[in-house]
Amino acid sequence: KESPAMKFQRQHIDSDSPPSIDSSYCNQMMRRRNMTKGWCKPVNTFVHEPLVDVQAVCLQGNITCKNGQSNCHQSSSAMHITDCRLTNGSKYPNCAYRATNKMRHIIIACEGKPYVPVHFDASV
Ligand code: CPA
Repeated sequence: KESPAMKFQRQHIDSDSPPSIDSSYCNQMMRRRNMTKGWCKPVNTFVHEPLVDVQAVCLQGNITCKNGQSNCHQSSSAMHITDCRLTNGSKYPNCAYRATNKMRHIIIACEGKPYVPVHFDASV
């Protein structure tokens, strides 16, 4: 079975793509990473940095998550990300996304032993 840490990697890590991406990227990647099965996931962020650099964020600035839990961490450096957002007229099963490339500090939730990323909270 897929662990929360593996799920985070499937949904949020794309180290090998270049930071700059066209609009077809989100349509392809949201489908390829199984986020358009049963529904269209409305918002999802991909991080274009080495996995170890994202895992290291679990040791960086500790902040409160959107849900009130205290296990969120903000990256000390800005990272290359692609923000994928469902377009207004998009209707399941035809999930259509808008892609935006950004350089942002990421905020992720970490859990477990080892303490690893399990949720993407926001970018700032
Ligand atoms: P995911 O990372 O799979 O916010 C809802 C989803 O939208 C979330 O999915 C991330 C995504 N998103 C994004 N980029 C944004 C805004 C949103 O990619 N800019 O979440 C995984 C699971 O984590 C969910 O089942 C809920 C859970 N969760 C929420 N807060 C948590 C916390 N503090 N610790 C552990 N798990 C938490």
